[in-house]
Amino acid sequence: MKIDEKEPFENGANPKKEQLGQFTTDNQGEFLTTDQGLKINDDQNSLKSGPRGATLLEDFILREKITHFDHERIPERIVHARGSGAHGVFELYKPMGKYTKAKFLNETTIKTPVFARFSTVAGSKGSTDVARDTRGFAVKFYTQEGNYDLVGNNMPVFFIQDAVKFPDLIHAVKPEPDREFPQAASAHDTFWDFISLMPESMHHIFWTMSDRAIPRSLRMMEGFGIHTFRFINEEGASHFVKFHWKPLQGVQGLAWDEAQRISGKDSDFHRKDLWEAIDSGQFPEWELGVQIVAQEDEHKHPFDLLDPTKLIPEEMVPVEIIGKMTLNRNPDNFFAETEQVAFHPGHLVPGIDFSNDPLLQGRLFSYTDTQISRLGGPNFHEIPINKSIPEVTNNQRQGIHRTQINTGRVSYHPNTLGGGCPFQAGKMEGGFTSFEERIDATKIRARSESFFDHFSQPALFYNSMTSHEKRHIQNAFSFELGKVKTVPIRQRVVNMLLEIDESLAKIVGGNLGLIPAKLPQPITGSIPADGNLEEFHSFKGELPIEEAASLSMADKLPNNIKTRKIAFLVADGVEDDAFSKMKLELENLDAMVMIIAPKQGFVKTSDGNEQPIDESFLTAASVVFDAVYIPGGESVETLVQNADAIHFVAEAFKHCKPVASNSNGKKLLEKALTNTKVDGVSTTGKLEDIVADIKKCRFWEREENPIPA
Ligand code: HDE
Repeated sequence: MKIDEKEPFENGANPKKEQLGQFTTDNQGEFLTTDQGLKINDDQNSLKSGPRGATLLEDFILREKITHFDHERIPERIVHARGSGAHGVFELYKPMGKYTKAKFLNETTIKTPVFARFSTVAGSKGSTDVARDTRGFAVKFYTQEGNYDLVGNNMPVFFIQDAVKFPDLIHAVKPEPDREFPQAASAHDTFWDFISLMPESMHHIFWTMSDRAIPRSLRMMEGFGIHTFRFINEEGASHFVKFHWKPLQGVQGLAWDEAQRISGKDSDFHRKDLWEAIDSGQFPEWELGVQIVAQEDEHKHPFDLLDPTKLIPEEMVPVEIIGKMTLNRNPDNFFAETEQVAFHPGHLVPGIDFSNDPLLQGRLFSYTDTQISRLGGPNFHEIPINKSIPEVTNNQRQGIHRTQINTGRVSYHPNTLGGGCPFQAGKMEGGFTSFEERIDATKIRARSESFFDHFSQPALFYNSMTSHEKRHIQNAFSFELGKVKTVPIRQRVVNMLLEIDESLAKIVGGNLGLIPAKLPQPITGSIPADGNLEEFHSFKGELPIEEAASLSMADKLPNNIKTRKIAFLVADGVEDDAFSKMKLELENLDAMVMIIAPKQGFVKTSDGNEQPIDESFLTAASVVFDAVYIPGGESVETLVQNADAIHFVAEAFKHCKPVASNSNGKKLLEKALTNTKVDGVSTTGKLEDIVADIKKCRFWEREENPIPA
C-alpha cells in the first residue's frame, strides 16, 4: 500500500490482517512437502542400506527435517522474554489535533490495527507468568503513516534514571551468574544489593512490592508509557505528554501466597487467561489516556518531567481519555508473531516526539541493536508481524534474509538515474521532522539536581494505599528481604525505608529482627571535584498533595462478573435444580463456570441426569478460580468426607475469595471454615448475593485472622 491511502483503514477494513493473510498457510487438504516443495512419500522411515542397515547420508528428507529442527531456537529477549500477544484495533474517541498531528490520533473514522505484547521482565521464556515483577505493556500501532510503538510497562515509573545503569539493574535481578538461580524472582541477594545502593529505585520498588506486581490477569492491569514524550501539532508547537492505558475489565491483583501456588499449579495462568478470553469473544479493552503539560509549564512541578522515577499524579494533571484498544484476535502462530515482533520506543510517526529523559534516550539505541542479534540481521522489519502498512521504499539493500526484491540500478540518494526516487517527503507530505529544541549546554557526564528527590513519591504512593494494600507492601518487603542472606543488605534497605515511611521501616525491620537506622544514603556517579557530596544526596521533597487515590487499586474493581472463573464443587446426588439454574444464570452474566468433582467423567444429579465434569480435584486448584460455589444435595455428604474438597474451600477463603453455597450446601463451608458469618461467605443460594460478592473480588480483611490452608 502506498503512503496516505486512507481507505483501507476505514469501513471496518483491517489492512494489517490482510497483509498478514498473504503470509499465512493452512495445511488442510495439502500433501506433505519438503522445503523445496517436493511431495514426500514416506516421512516415517529414513533411507537405509537395507531395513536393518545404517542410514544413508544421501537422505535429504531426513537431513532437511533435522537441520531445521536443530535451528528452531532463536535467542530469547534479554529482558521481557516471557510474553503473550494478541491482535486488535485502536479507535479514537476525539480528534487530538490541538496537540498532535499524528493521523491516527486525528481521524475518528479510522480503526488502526494493533498488536500488543505483555511480558514479565526478569524470567526466561519458559518461566512462570505470576512472578512478582513489573509487566511489559507494548503496543504496535500499524498506522497509515508507518508503525508507532508505545512500549510501556504496567507501572508508571522505572527503577533508574539513566540508561547507563540498565545492564547493572538487569544483571542484579537475573539469576545469579555462578549458580543460575533464582529464576524469575527478585527475592535474592544480588538484586537487593543493587537496590540498597540505589535510592532512586525506591519509587519503582514500592510499585513492585505492591499487588501491581502480581496482576490477577494481563487484562486487568493499567499500562503506562512512563517517560514524558512530546506531542507536536500542525503548527509545530510542542506539549509534553504521558500515556496511560486504563483497562475496562478493572484492575486487580492476586494474593502473594496464591501467586506462588499458581506458579506450581498453572504457570501459564496469565497466558491462558488472555487466550481464553479472546477465544470466547470476551475481548479485553483498554482506554488510552493522556496527561498533557504545556511547554511553558515544564518546570512548574516539584519534580522533573524528564525523570522516569517520577509520575505526575492524576490529581495534579488529569488523564484525558482519547480512545480505546480492543484485543480481538489471538495470534495464528506464537513464534511467527509474538516471538518475532520487534518493538522500539523510537518507532514514531509525525506528531509524536521524544523528551530528553536520559532513560528514554538510552532505550532509543538498545532496541534495534538487540533485535539485530535476536532476529538475526538488519532485515527483521520484513518479518510479517513487523511490516508497516505503508510500503517500505528506501535505498537499504542486502543483509541476511532479505526478502524484498528492489528493482533497478539505483540504491543511493540523491540520484538522477532513478529519477530522484525515492523522494524525500516535505512536512506537508508527511515527512518526519524532529522537534526543533533549542539546546545551549556544556557537555557533561552528570545528573540534574532536580532528579535527587528520591523519597517523596514512594511516600505518596504508600500513603495512598488502603490498609490491606499497605499490609501487602509490608509483607512483600519482609518476604523479599527475608530471602536475602546477607544481613547488611537487608539493613541498608530497611534504613532506606526509614527515609520514606517510619512505620513501614519499623514493621519490616521488626519482621527481619532489625532496627532501622538513620544513616547517610549512598550516592551514585562521580565524586565532585570540590569533594562536597552534600548536594548529591537523595532527599525527600515536598509535594502539594499527601495522598493520591489514583495510585490505589482498591477503587478500580470491575462492575460486572464477566470472565470471572467460578468453581462448582459437586459429587453424585447434587441437587439438579440448584446446580443447573445457578450455572446458567452466572453464565448469562458471562462468568465462566467449571464443574469440579472427586473424579472425572460424570456425576449423577438428584434427578438422575448425567452431568459432565470439567476437572477433578486432582487437576483443579482453588488458586486459579475467582470464587467457589457449592450447590446442595446428597453430594455434600460425599464432599465433607473429601479432604481435597475441604482444602479447596479453605484455600479459596484464605485467599479472601467469595465462597458461596445454597442452604443445603453450607455443611461443606461449615466443615472447611472456622467462621461462615463473615463478608464474602454467602449461604443463601441467591444469585444477587453471589454476584455482589464476586464483584467485590476479594475480602482482604480476612487476612487479619488468617486460617490454615
Ligand atoms: Fe526495555 N528493552 N529497556 N524498557 N522493554 C527491551 O528490547 C531497555 C525500559 C520494555 O514485548 C529489549 O526487543 C533499556 C523501560 C518492554 O518485545 C531491550 C532500558 C520500559 C519490552 C530493552 C529499558 C521498557 C522491552 C529486550 C533502559 C517501559 C518488551 C528485547 C534504558 C517504559 C517488548 C527487545 C516486547 C524490551 C532495553 C527500560 C519496556 C534490551 C536499555 C523504562 C515492554 O532492547
